[in-house]
Amino acid sequence: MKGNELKPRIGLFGRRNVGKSSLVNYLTGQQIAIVSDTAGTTTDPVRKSMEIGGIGPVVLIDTAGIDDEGALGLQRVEKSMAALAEVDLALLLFTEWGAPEERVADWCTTHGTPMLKIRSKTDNPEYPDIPDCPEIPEIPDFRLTTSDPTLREPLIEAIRWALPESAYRGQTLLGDVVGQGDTVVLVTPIDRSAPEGRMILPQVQVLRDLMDLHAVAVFCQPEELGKTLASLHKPHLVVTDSQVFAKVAAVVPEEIPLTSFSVVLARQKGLFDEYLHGTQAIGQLQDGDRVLLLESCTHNVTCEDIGRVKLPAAMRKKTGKEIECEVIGGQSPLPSDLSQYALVIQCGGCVITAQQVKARLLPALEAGVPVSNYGLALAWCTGIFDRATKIFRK
Ligand SMILES: Nc1nc2c(ncn2[C@@H]2O[C@H](COP(=O)(O)OP(=O)(O)OP(=O)(O)O)[C@@H](O)[C@H]2O)c(=O)[nH]1
Ligand SMILES: [Mg+2]
Repeated sequence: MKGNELKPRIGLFGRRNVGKSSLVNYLTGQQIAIVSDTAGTTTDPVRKSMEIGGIGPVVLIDTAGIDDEGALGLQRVEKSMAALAEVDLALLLFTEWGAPEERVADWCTTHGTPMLKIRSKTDNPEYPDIPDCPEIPEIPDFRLTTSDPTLREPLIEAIRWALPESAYRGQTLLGDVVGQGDTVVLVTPIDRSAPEGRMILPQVQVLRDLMDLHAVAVFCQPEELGKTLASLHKPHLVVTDSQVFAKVAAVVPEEIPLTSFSVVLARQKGLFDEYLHGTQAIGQLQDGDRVLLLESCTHNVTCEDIGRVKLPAAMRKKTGKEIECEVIGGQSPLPSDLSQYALVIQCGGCVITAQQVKARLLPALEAGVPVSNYGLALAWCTGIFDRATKIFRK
């Protein structure tokens, strides 16, 4: 059920003419990308789906040369650099090592993005062996010539090695706190906002995770929770819709762990430990403090009213402070000076991969700005944060 957007994305970066588009064709086995010896053939980032054995479908992103020049050329370079923010793995092709390669490598280091260095055109005597790149010795490099078909398999093996498993394998949601045979009660009010005839995605995801774990899942509405608990022998955990958290918390005895679907989902992507810590910063916000909200969807913004209305209102109400909130949507670049913000809050990131969420948040942490997530920030504002996160705190 992986949406198109959730396929792992692999970006190809390097100077003009280094062989990026040739590599797209080499990997896919098709003449998809235009290859020529004219520098600057690829202008905008181009995306192409392919299958990689052992990984599944991925999206390859071919980009313009990172050494392009002139006014238009520089714009193309910035487009290529922006594409880095959406990849789970960067392939950096090079025939020489200098400032453009350093820029990509530095970006990857700062944003926690895995990178595979590919020494290109090794058949061409024009490119004598350049010394290893001692700045990033932990990243091995691959020697490639696209005229040799026998290198394809080893290259795919290297890509599989470099691509984090989290980019293509679903993470367990509750595997660290729920075991085989444990009973988990799921409280889901069926009110007017519930869709007709089905459950919503977070509920289905948690249910499927519990089935994978061979746990026992019991669904009920809040009104039947008391009866449900009484009929069960000490359930292991209760997960509730956050809208009815207070009502549910009054019924669930203190010794039974209680959390919400949005807190469970917040652990799936992003930096949960940093969120746990960063969310507390809401309590220290002062009049005039600026909070940056990062919303990852670009279209059909389903969380729009959380970031633009609900969450700002909840924070102002809880703190009594005049907080300034700014929303950045889609994959638009972050402001260069993040230290002007007192807090950065990321949405659930349902349309982006875990690596993309991480790449968005690491610069904030680097700038010393605490980070949180929509679900956790709302939990904090509604006073349920401590109890809802207790079971996940180490
Ligand atoms: N000798 C040799 N030439 C190669 C190899 N791979 C690609 N080329 C040639 O290098 C030239 C540039 O290849 P492209 O794939 O268009 O390079 P690119 O990085 O996409 O270039 P831009 O789109 O301009 O940034 C073409 O003439 C290719 O045939 C290789 O492994 N060895
Ligand atoms: Mg090209």
